[in-house]
Amino acid sequence: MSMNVSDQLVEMLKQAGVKRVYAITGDSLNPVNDAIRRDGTLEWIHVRHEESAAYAASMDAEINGIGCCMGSSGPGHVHLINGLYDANRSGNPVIAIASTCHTEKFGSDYFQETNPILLFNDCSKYNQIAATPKQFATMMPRAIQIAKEEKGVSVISLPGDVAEAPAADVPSSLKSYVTKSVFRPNDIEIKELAEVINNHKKIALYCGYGAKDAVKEVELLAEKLNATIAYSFRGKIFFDKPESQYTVGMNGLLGNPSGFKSLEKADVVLMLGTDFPYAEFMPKDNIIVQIDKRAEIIGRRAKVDYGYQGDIKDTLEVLLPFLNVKKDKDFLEKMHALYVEEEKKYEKPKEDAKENKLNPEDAAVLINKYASEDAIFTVDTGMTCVWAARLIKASKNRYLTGSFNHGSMANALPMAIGAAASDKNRQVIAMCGDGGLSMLLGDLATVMQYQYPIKIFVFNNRSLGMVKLEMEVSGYIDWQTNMINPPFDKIAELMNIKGIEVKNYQDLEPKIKEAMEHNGPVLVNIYTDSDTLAMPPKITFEQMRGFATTMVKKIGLGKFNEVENMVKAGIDTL
Ligand SMILES: Cc1ncc(C[n+]2csc(CCOP(=O)(O)OP(=O)(O)O)c2C)c(N)n1
Ligand SMILES: [Mg+2]
Repeated sequence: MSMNVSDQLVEMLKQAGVKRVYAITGDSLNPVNDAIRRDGTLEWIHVRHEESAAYAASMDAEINGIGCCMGSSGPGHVHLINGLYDANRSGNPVIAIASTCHTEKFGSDYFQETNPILLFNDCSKYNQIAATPKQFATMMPRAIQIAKEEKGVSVISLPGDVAEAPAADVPSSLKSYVTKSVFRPNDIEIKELAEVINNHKKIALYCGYGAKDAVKEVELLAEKLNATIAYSFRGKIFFDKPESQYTVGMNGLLGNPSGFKSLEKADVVLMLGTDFPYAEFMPKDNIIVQIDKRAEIIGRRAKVDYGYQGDIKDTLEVLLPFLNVKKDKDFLEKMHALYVEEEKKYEKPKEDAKENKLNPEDAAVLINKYASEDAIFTVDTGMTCVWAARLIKASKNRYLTGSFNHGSMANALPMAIGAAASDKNRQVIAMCGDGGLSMLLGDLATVMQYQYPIKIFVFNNRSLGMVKLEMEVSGYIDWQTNMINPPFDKIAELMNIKGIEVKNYQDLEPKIKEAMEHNGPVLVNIYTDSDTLAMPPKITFEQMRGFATTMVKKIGLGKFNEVENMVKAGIDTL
């Protein structure tokens, strides 16, 4: 049988390193389904919502370098969109195949017709419709190359008739070339940078995801300069090593004061591979140096004085010999002591927590304690992010991810599916919000179907907790943030996933331990207190005023119990 376009697609995906596709089949996607079935080497992971397919593919890409998801005509591929935004903004190479109606129906307002170019333009680096087999043969290798090299999403829309048409010859190379060149600033720039560092006393390093392959070099730099190491959320899992004397914590809304202060009090801040978006958490008055592979992002988040384009590892390797050893440890020791002090505060268990009102931080501390050294954590957008940011530590080779750039809910479960599908040897832990889990609850069925041994922890505060807090610090009454939830653990049990319910403090540790030791999928439904506050490292007067206004409004509405509970739950954190 001669090859059709779908067979050719399968060949190209395999050649690009794709091992599995996350998809829901249907209509114009069926020829691709058939080609994958006949070929037999790509795994088809049948998720229950295409948004999950995109998140899972994104996670697969994060682990393996490339991921693939597919959606059928119209609504099928429309569902991919949120996960694709997430992948594109996280720099994850994802190939998305959006099948569409037949070419002769284009522009006729046909059943399930969309305009994929308009639809996917804002969440992709490459976005084309292959309207003929010849076009497909030219577009597909380019889509792969761009996804890999520019690090993002490539969408190929594939009409059903093209998918089953005989394939055309590929005029270009089938191999995608990904550069591994040495990439650093030139010699004059390196000398200039060394001079800036040598001429100043207190140096603070601020590391992001872009520094993840340069952990050793960053540590050598800190050692030579007695510099502090602070990090962004995406950088934390590589640098948050409690045993290191250089670690000072995370900066930003979810960070701790020592992370923020180390940047503020330094003479020179070195931003290494970070595009941390909150300018209000960046210092204003000291010298800021930024090094990043992407020249176009340099200076966009802070008042940068010196900007250099380069890979962090390559750059630091060349820079290090030009730097003088700094002897003074005063700044480092002060900042590190502050970090240690702050860390201790988070770890004070609330043993007297009332039934159904467990302290989420206690749960996170125990998850961190019983997780394996190389666990992959996925965290939902919401308060679980805060607990993970503060309490999940690097250990030996852990990995932690979430929807850190796009900030979309419901990401943790499908990302965990992608992690479990692509790495069978590491423990996968999903830290879910109750709002997040219910949003893509159907994909528990994917966990059931494939029996992925994911450890799912639900921080069930019966509330859109982060939004509740957001409203309170802005002076609003937290209206429409409560939820009446189904018993998630019982749902899990019905789905052949071990279900565990935790309502009391004394059960917390044994149940979390039991879940971690369970050899298979497990969901732990932890009833947490929605009033636990998470104070950012820097509180503005407006936030305090907003919070006070809400409390006064609540008292005015007779909500005395709520105010009392909030004050009690938050008193330690404040
Ligand atoms: C898809 C989506 N919808 C809405 C929001 C706004 N939002 C951010 S956090 C959040 C609450 C999340 O609730 P939950 O998952 O229960 O987590 P919690 O904060 O309670 O821990 C909402 C509604 C969002 N980020 N993404
Ligand atoms: Mg919640």
